[in-house]
Amino acid sequence: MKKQRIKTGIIGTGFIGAAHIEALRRIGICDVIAVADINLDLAKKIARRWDIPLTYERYEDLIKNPDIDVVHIATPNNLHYPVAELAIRSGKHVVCEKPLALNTKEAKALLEIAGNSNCVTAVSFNLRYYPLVQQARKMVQGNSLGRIFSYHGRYLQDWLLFDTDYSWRVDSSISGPTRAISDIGSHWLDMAEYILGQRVAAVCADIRTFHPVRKKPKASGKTFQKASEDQEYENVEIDTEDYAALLIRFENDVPGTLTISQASAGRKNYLEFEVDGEKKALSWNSENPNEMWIGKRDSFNQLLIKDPSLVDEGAAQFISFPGGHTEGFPDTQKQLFKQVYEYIQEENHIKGIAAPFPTFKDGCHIVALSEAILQSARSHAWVEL
Ligand code: NAI
Ligand code: SOE
Repeated sequence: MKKQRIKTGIIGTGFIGAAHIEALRRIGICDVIAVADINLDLAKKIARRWDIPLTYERYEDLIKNPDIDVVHIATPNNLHYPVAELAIRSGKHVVCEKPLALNTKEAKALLEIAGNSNCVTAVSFNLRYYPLVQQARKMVQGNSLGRIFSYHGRYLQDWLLFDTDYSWRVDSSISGPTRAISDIGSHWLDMAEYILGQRVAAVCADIRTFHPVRKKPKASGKTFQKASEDQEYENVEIDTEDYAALLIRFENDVPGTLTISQASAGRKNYLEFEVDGEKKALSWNSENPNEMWIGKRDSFNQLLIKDPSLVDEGAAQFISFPGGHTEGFPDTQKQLFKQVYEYIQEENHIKGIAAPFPTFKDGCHIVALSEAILQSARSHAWVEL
């Protein structure tokens, strides 16, 4: 019997909302039938471009549409909780952008509401879906590195380097009490736990706000926007961090370190990790995602190029093209959504099969971890999870 196509509505049609539409078009088992954005002109523009029949200004109206099976939340962070709550209470499956919520109280409430429903929930920790990240996980968990001595890395960006750089992400009432930690540290921490198969057990953090006052452009301020000389600005106080340095202890006592910064000149979107094992080491970064470095002590180092014929079968599932055909950031969304939609289509939630993708449980855990990091920085002490 031919399976029903799944019908989707996207809330928030900015940077990542548009990327969701593009990724969903490429998985082929669903139709995006509606978009909603408080900026109705933008929603209409996106709907025209992608030939999407329904456009709403109010997200409540999109959620009310009985034809929609799955709701994607791609709004600023402060709306994740109210939108997800309404969507689940209305019986929709939900794919929510990270961070899941502004704080643990909200995140736990969502987890409970979802737990009492038949709805599938996913959080967009899409960076796990780079094929060589999947390969690193297979190698680490398959014991190819032997005992793991340490896990370390960085997530660096430069789009907040100047005090004239501004977006809603620097306003804690919209973005939440942590910024660099929740915005980009969340991806690194989720990936580290995914690769190691262990949660973070304790953290000790040092954080800094390099620009305690930023110049907010009187016109719009967009993430990744070029700084401009002829803008008019107002001074605003900033209470979230540009930088965080963490000491980490993972569950089975593996030590880790992480530097997070949104003010590192020249680093556009640089997520890097290195795992040191007793037999070998692995290193990978998101600006060069189709190569993984394998370090050895008593032989030549190796460079593994993303190629379905060279990686573990489990990692090959997340590759759509042969070796030499580069895949990147947009493909991570596609691979994540493919897993979520196939799971919904197969009704695996009704069969009680565990979700293979990041769920609200993972989203809630990372929100709690971000809060623990802030608590550690404020108390100048280790905080146990
Ligand atoms: P953005 O500012 O480009 O887009 C947000 C959109 O939401 C805007 O078009 C805005 O008008 C709309 N919006 C605001 N209030 C609304 C409301 N009440 N109802 C409907 N729409 C409303 O922001 P961006 O960069 O797309 O980020 C959105 C979310 O996605 C954030 O939570 C961010 O953390 C996450 N994100 C995740 C990425 C990933 O790799 N997983 C990448 C970029 C963003
Ligand atoms: C901005 O810092 C941002 O777009 C994050 O919100 C994303 O999650 C990350 O993928 C890239 O940078």
